[in-house]
Amino acid sequence: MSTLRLLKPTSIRKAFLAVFVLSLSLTLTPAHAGPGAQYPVLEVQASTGWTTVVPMHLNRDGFTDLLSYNASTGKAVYSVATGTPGAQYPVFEVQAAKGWTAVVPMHLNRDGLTDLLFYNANTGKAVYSVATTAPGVQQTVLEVQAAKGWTSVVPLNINGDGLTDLLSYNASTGRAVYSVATSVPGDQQTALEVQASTGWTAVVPLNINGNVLSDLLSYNKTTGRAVYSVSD
Ligand SMILES: [Ca+2]
Ligand SMILES: [Ca+2]
Ligand SMILES: [Ca+2]
Repeated sequence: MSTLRLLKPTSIRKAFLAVFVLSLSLTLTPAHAGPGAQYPVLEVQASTGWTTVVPMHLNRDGFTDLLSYNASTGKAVYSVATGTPGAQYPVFEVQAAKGWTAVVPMHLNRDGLTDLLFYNANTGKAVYSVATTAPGVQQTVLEVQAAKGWTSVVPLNINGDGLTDLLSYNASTGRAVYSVATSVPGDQQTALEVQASTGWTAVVPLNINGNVLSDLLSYNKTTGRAVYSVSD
């Protein structure tokens, strides 16, 4: 209805707004919708310095929310998606610990709200926290002294039980440990240890073959080597 009103401008300013709204809606229409076709819907000047930006579900509306974290300052901002594609607004800001080298979105329970693992590769400290019903508010459920030096901590679905499992990988040594979630939130049990290739700088969970188990893309930024592997 507001768009119709804008189409009957009573001033130059309203006429300009009508044109702007019309062009915006045209911009939002994709030329085609084939696989890989992406088109920008929003560009914003955000804060500088976020070292980790984590996709989360802070509520159950189906739109992905975000956590932005600065490892140097410890600042963390949780923001929720609005109905406008790309538009997020902050709901919670907290002064967190500094130095987390990995912030991993997980499901430590089955409530549909994303929980978190914070890991510091220099100290080995790991903190698991679960989402409360207040968006962005997380409660620590487990702190553990883990191994140091994991360069990738990857959320996986190894067994299909709805609780997030983990792959911890050290790019220097090639050591890789798969662990599965137990029913105690945050508790993980080692399921497999393997000596993998060294040098993977990115290990990315994917769904390649359509089953519920996580597949992987491993990428070495120095050599450009990329390996896709599937779980079945
Ligand atoms: Ca959401
Ligand atoms: Ca949860
Ligand atoms: Ca699991």
